[in-house]
Amino acid sequence: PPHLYRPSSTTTAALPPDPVSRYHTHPVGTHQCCSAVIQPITAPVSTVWSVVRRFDTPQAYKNFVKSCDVLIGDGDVGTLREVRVISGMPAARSTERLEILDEERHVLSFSMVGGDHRLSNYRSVTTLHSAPGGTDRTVVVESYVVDIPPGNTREDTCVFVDTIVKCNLQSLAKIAESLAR
Ligand code: A9S
Repeated sequence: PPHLYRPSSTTTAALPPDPVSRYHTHPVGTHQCCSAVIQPITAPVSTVWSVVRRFDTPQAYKNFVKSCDVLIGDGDVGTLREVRVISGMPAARSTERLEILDEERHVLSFSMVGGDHRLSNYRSVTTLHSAPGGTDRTVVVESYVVDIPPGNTREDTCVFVDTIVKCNLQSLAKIAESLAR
């Protein structure tokens, strides 16, 4: 019976190393959508991470961002930023909270906690992986979960967010590849 099963120390020691994939496992409600974008980059993980880790300067690679001000915090978990977005987008600003910044595992996660946009309960996780074929290759995985805005379909919401995330990661690739040259 299960109540008699207690993993011994050898059992837990036998567990596989913490798979970073658990960071991309999101609880998704019936009124939410979830997706992921994968971006290969020909640059070392350290180079890509040096750009991704700067929660205070998303404009370093996010082309929709016009400016960013840190409202609270020192760049660690809990830091709040106010992102101002270029004109022509369906929103002008977003208040965002740093949820995870793991310098060893190269994991960054943030959530949207305010703003005039319609992406309620948005949370994304970005992880960097060294790719086979040499130390100068990285694969970036960014997944997100977000509420489907009233009046929108799940499909449209994913297409909208996927488009932005793909743009962000393609821009990240260009910047990291130019830094690595
Ligand atoms: O910035 C990100 O990593 C991801 C997204 C989806 C950002 C979206 C955005 O900044 C706009 C580009 C302005 C689109 C916000 C917060 C709302 C939008 O409507």
